[in-house]
Amino acid sequence: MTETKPGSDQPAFSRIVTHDDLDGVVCAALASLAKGIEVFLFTGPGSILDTGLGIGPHTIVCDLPHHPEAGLWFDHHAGNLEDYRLKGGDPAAIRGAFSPEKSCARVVYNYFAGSVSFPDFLLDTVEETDVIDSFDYRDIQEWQRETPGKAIADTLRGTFPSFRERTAYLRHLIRRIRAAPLSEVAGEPEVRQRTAAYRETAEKNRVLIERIGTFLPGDAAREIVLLDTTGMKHDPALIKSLAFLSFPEAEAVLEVRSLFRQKRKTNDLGFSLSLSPRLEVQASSRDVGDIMRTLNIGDGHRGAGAGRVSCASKAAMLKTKDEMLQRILTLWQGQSRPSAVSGSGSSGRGAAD
Ligand SMILES: [Mn+2]
Repeated sequence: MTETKPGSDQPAFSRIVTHDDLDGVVCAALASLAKGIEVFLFTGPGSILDTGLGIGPHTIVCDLPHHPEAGLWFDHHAGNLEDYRLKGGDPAAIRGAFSPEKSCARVVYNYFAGSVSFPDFLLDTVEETDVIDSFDYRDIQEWQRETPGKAIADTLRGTFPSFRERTAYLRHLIRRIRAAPLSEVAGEPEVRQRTAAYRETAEKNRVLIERIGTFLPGDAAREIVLLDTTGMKHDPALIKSLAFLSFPEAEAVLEVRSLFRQKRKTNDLGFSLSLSPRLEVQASSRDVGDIMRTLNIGDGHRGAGAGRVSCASKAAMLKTKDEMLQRILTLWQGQSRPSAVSGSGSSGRGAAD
């Protein structure tokens, strides 16, 4: 969409702040190869303004919302560009690049490809990152098929004993992804063990989802699996996409959960909605991100979106929850029916992360 060319008049870069998912890691691998950087910090979209990240003119920010101080910004989330515009940002003046690609890794790759000769295997890495980050699967079978990129992405969905350990692992992955094809990285003992641990958690999740999965009374066609975990004492950290294994006919999954702060449950609510991999998203008129924006509680892509609402009390939370679920269903039903897939076609879609 817009970009500035890498040039010699740019400042030296010494730090990369990136999203703490596979796409963010691949972005950091590419940008660090291009600019010779060894300092990596990780965060999520909600924490980009944390001063602890030390974002300044020598920082490259990847796969995250715009930061006014950053030296270079790379991103592919339409909502983040919109946000940048609303804050008075000029898309033509972006230092770095924004383009609505399937992954931010693709944006970074394209930006540097003309001036840096990346090892050949990194193009395959970017291709697999495209699929994973945009949830680009034709059907549930394709989504479930094991690939090296998915095995690595799964390790990041698992739990870590501490933030520090997770960060150390993310840094390790960046260095490995720079140096070897994903298949080699996925075969490393530490990665294999983390993949296996995640998959065990996933199996427990599947059982829980089967127990709590339900549909709103107004959803007679059973289109949206509802997972309401607000009654739980602890954050179950649900992998909600697993709902489609138990409810293969559903078109979307909607999770409503209580938000936790320092492991303490609050009255604030988190909503997230994702389309089933069996929907042909590009061909359908579904737009989950639009639902979140219309409700003014969050953002997302066509295939997945999330939002949050603060509530002053438990009673207010319960009331807000019912109202919001109903409004989501109404907006969903107002979007005309998507075409269910029978086999072929692309289904580009973005996860909310
Ligand atoms: Mn991304």
